Amino acid sequence: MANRHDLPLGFRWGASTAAYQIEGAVDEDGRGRSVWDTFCERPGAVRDGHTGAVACDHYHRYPEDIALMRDLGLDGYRFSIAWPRVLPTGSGPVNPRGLAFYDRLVDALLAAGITPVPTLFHWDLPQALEDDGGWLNRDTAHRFAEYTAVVADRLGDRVPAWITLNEPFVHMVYGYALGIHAPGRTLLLDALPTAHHQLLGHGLAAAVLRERGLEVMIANNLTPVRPASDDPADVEAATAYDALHNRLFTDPLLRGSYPDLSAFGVTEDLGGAVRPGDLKLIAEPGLDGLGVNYYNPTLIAAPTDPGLPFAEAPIEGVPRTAFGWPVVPDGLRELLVHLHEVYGEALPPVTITENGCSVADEPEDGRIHDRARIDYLDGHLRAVAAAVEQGVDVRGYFTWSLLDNFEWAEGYHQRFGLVHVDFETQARTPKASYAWYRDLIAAHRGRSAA
Ligand code: PNW
Repeated sequence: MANRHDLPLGFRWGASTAAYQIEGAVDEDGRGRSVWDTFCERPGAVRDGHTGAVACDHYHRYPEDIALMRDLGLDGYRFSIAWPRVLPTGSGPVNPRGLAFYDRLVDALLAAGITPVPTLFHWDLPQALEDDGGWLNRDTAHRFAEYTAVVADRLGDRVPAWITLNEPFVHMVYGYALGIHAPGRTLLLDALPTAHHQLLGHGLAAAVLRERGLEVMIANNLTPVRPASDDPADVEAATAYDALHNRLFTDPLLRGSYPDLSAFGVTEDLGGAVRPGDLKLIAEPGLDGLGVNYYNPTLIAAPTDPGLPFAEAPIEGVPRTAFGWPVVPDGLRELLVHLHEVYGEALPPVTITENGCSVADEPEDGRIHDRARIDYLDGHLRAVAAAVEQGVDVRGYFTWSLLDNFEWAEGYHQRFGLVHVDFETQARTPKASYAWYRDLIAAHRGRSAA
């Protein structure tokens, strides 16, 4: 396997976060409510009733967090903009104090020599829009494009590249199909229009960004899908799952069409959501980069439940993270090479926009020895280098996450950070993985300069 130092010259090193997971300050400076504020109030929705009301208090502590990023040597920082801070009811009047926060954040990043990489939607929809149907309502796509214009007009002079959506698949499945995330709806396959409306929102927002000369990316959580055996029933199930998880969110962008979802009993117009011209609106603006969030591969077997054309099978014989997710670094190489094979010339340069793991790493003598995270990151970076060696154009790697943070339905129980956060005192303590990543970045830069 390739050495991680074989990554190309100019390869960009980063870390990622998301607004609701770190900012806190949910009632400050005129921020409106988001679906996550509402969801966290629902009994039993989030472990131990945790909420993002304070989180890492990044809204106030961002200068300290940027100092940590600067010392880490990051080229880029991926964060998300909270739509309800900018437009408290999702559309209509702009909240200048909300927008001013991101203005300060961007300036402070630039002063530290770090490129800001904002995500426009990381799941915190304004509650007022959810009250009108959220992503089930086609109008939300138009509201998203208007919001994009407001933010791009303010920050576009300093921010070159933008990510529209984070993981539309997880948002559809967890948020609207299974009710594990906000808005907590349990529509099963009737959630499919939310895939189309998010993608339409992406396309409309991409056009807005393009008109302003800005670059456009999307961050999809993709997974290599492996059949549990070479039994044709398992292979068929794996194909069906791949269409739902991966191709539903990449084919329309890179090929201008939806994959065949007939195994799910779903028509080509996704239950009537797709109107003539929509696929053109989604594909035409094009993508300057594909963001890939990778955590683990998926093993799929023939269905056991008559309602679905697949069953997920456990991946055995590999380590697991504190979250219980299987650790399979080579799955990232497999995924990248597969994308390159399937989409060929249509695949834009790839950036890994998330990759990381939860480690139960409580401080010991004031230090956090998160060996498991170092092994995880090291293995996955070697997998990226191997994919590059096999011809995939990968431009950067953003680890999830800079800080321990509010891990959605798990509350503060899963710690993904390079930096430990004590949620009582808000003390930040860089972990062993932070020093490791800093040294790796410095070494790569030294080689690039040599
Ligand atoms: C991503 N899954 O979410 C999100 O983009 C982050 O906000 C989140 O903190 C991070 O990964 C870690 O979970 C995911 O179950 C949530 O497959 C669930 C899954 C994948 C990604």
